[in-house]
Amino acid sequence: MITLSGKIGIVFGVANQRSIAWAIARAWAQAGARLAFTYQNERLRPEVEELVATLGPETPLLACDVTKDEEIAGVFAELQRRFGKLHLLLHSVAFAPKDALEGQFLNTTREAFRIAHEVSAYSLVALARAAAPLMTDGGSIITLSYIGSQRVIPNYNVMGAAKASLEACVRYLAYDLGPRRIRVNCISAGPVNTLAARGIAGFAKILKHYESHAPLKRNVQPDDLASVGLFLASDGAAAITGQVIYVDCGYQIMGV
Ligand code: NAD
Ligand code: IMJ
Repeated sequence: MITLSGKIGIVFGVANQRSIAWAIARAWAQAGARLAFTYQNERLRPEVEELVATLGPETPLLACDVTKDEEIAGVFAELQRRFGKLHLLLHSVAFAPKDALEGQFLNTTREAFRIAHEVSAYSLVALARAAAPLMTDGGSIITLSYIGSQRVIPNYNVMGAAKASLEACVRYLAYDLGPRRIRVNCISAGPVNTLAARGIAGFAKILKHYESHAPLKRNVQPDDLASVGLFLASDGAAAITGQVIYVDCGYQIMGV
């Protein structure tokens, strides 16, 4: 059994119970970590509040839109006050304007490009910088990517460019933070039916495609991501940093 006993973590990216962040956070909590959560905006607050309450009354829930420097600063100031240190950070945040996720990538506007990269890639850098001073015993920072960073997936468009940037950010952050024993890794997940996937043109077809083409002949379940998120957070992964680990039922190895 993997233990995270004595570790303190912060989770960015829970919107509802289907969120990948929620699956990983639950595994962290079950393994004994003390967690704090953030929510993007007041619209999402009630649902996240309900989920977080199931982990106990002492679980901090803080507002954090990752495009707002003052909200990021506020979160880490509160963590400093409440816990004095931090070991784990989960970044499970992505956004591009809906219009940019259909039609040709060629038509991506400057504004959609900026927003996608700011929310989905730069935010990891901002959060890592704010978290590092609290990670005085070392730490584990984990983010989520998708194979659209490396291969063309129709409609993924500017998110593919943003995820490629995110994966490069993981490597550069791993280099900068390695001497402080802070590890930075990325889980590249196969498609999962979450809020971020719903309404995507052709999503059902993509799930079917994975089921027939992935070596394991099934789709990824949230628990598959949770167990890898738990391992990467644990001391068992002490020598793993800067990596992109595919949790996709083997899909990524295929040529056709
Ligand atoms: P989700 O919608 O549950 O999570 C996305 C989260 O991003 C939400 O909680 C949302 O509030 C947050 N977010 C967006 N803009 C934000 C902002 N400005 N400030 C703070 N938070 C913001 O969907 P999910 O599928 O769980 O997505 C989590 C991560 O997993 C994303 O990085 C996504 O790219 C990645 N991913 C998803 C899939 C999939 O098929 N669902 C596959 C691979 C990778
Ligand atoms: C997203 C778009 C296009 C194709 C897609 C996806 N495929 C998958 C996703 C095949 C699996 C989901 N994914 C991996 C994401 O990273 C999604 C990010 C995302 C989703 C939305 C939808 C709502 C919106 N903006 C978004 N921004 C980012 O307005």
